[in-house]
Amino acid sequence: MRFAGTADLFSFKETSSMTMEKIRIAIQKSGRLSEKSLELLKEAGITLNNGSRKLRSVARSFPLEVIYLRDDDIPQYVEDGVAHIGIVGENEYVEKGCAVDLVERLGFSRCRLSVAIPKSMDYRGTEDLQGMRIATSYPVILNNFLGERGIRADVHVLSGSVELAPSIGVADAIFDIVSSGSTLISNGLKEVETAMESEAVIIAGRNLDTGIQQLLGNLLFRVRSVLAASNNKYILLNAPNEKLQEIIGVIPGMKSPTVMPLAEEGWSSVHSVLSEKTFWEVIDRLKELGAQGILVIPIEKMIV
Ligand code: PRT
Ligand code: ZN
Repeated sequence: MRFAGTADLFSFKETSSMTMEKIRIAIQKSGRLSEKSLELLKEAGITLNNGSRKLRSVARSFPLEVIYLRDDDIPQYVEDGVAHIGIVGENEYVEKGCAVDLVERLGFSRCRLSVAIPKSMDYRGTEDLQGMRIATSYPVILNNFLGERGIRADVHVLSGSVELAPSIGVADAIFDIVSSGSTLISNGLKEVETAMESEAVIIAGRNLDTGIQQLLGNLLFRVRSVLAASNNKYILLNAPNEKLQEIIGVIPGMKSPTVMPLAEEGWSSVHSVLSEKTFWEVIDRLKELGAQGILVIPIEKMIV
């Protein structure tokens, strides 16, 4: 069933130029990336016509259509031009090594690719992996990791349930995706090396025509506004005037903060934008400086 509907997709590629040009995005049909990918499009103002996911759906408010695929197949379909762009885990993008470009990091579906061994086994360093049988679904990433460190191991490619390999005796170690780490623990394994960190990314084909490149530019502009908004908060506070310069130094804002006098003498109202990353440190510092009435508000969109 893996390539079910492929002929349909290819024939669509032939005929699409006859209609108004649309950018075609490949999204995972069902899995860990699907929901967040659709949510991102929705937040970018792109609503899809048929909610029930079939093979394809067309957007109402933007010249875009979605094709739904297995995540493993997305890089190749984008390289082949069946889809112009796609949303995949960075791990699939690296593993498949297709001739496509990574154009945006999306910050969701974060995970890492790690080597794990039975928890009772001693481990001193990568040299302990020498000669081991390592089971994985990501042989390219694993071989790069081992090759860079001069380690020769026996890489066994499995398509699923990799974490069971040591307990059934088909491998000494595994190399797999880790998120919370609970799958490793429940299989009696411990993480000993991390080869890469991964998140969802947008990939794009390399030979997009000018019209599609323009649509991609518009789409990326919207996506970046959504991402910036979710990474930032709007902050309002009251500052004693004698501490105003120091407070402004802590919250520089997009350009510089808005400062307005309060009705009460000696106080000002300060409005600015705060990054999620440094949020709590900044709030603590503001309190130390005597800021009062601090309000923090989510940002709907942020045009960057
Ligand atoms: O059917 P299709 O081929 O499209 O989907 P899939 O089953 O191959 O992929 P899917 O939906 O499981 O994952 C899609 C992408 O999500 C991956 O390529 C990663 O980029 C990303 N991702 C993020 C993860 C995880 N977190 C994750 N935890 N992918 C898989 N896992 C699995 C992992 O394989 C392991 O079995 O979850 C288990 C570990 O999780 P923890 O939390 O117990 O450590
Ligand atoms: Zn897959």
